[in-house]
Amino acid sequence: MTATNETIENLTQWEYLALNSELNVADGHARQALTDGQTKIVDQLPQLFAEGEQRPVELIEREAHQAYFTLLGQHGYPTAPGRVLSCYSSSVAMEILSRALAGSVDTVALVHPTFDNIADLLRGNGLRLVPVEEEPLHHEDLPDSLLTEVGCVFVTTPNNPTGTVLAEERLRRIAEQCAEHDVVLALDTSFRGFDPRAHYDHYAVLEASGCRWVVIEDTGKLWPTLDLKAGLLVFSERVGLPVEKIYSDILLGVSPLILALIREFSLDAAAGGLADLHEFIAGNRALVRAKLAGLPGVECPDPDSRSSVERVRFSERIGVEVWNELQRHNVYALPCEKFHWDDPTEGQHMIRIALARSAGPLAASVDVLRSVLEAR
Ligand code: EGV
Repeated sequence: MTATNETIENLTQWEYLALNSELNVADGHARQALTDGQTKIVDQLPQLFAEGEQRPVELIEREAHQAYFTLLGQHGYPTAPGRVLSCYSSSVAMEILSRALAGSVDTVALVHPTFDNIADLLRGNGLRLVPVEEEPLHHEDLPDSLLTEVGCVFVTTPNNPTGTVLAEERLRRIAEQCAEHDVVLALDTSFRGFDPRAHYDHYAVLEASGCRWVVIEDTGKLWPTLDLKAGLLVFSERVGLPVEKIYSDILLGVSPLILALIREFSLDAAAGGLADLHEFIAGNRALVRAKLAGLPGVECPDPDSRSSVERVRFSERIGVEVWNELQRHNVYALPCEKFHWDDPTEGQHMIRIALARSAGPLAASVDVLRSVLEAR
């Protein structure tokens, strides 16, 4: 296929082009093979379906939430009814939050770079965005001038694509600053499952600060469940935003079959599957780095990342041009411009490689990347 990449408007449209290729290293969804423990769960799908028919959805949902939050160290999550809203995906949760903010907020401070649909959903609801670079965000107080200008601070942690994790002391300080200025603090923690540094109890920190807060969680990045997943929209008691009303405008709820599946995958992960997954991703990251080692002008700019994606930067090549060469060999990666939603040129010399893939196709894809980079 001659890819018509001149008309591409966002990262997800790049990801569509990859969906039917065996060498799809574009999207951040989990596409590796099921483990033995996960295969056993899939073999029980008829029983999980029957459970979904027979037991009250509220019970299954509570079990799914408890299993997922506990797995990831989030013991302080709110357990009162209605405080965790299950959504079809984290992007649906993001749209609900954006619409809820739009009623009372004009301007949002958003981490830069980050996955572009966060910026697009906020802007699509009429919100103005101010970029916050990772460097100051992780090391300094937010400027008072920023906090008087915005109604919400939005941080993706671990960030996509950089893998940068907001440390506990930084979350505490940012939450305090948001409390002082009555600014909503919103987090997208979709990739937290991969990084134990993001497993401290965020809810305990947020609650202690007294700020108004919202967290978007995502079960969709960890396990190869064919996009059977949920986004979780969690919010503080007096958040002052109509999230429940807007949620009810958009959906009734997530299928109990999916909630039961999330519960089972979470329990399997807690029983050792998560450690195995971390080892698997670390192995794939090492594989990518080893295969690209020694190429002049080529580096992996996120040495500390434990996320399921890895950026590759070229001093002499443009990401879209490398994408084109790869695509001729049926390999599909993700050019990074659009992560830099405020200044795309910053992402020009990078592509992102997905690591939640079986090692065979990943290795084949990176072999092609190496040959493409050597050919000049
Ligand atoms: C990533 C796909 C959406 C998104 C992929 C992603 N796009 N939801 N519009 O789920 O990093 O590839 O987050």
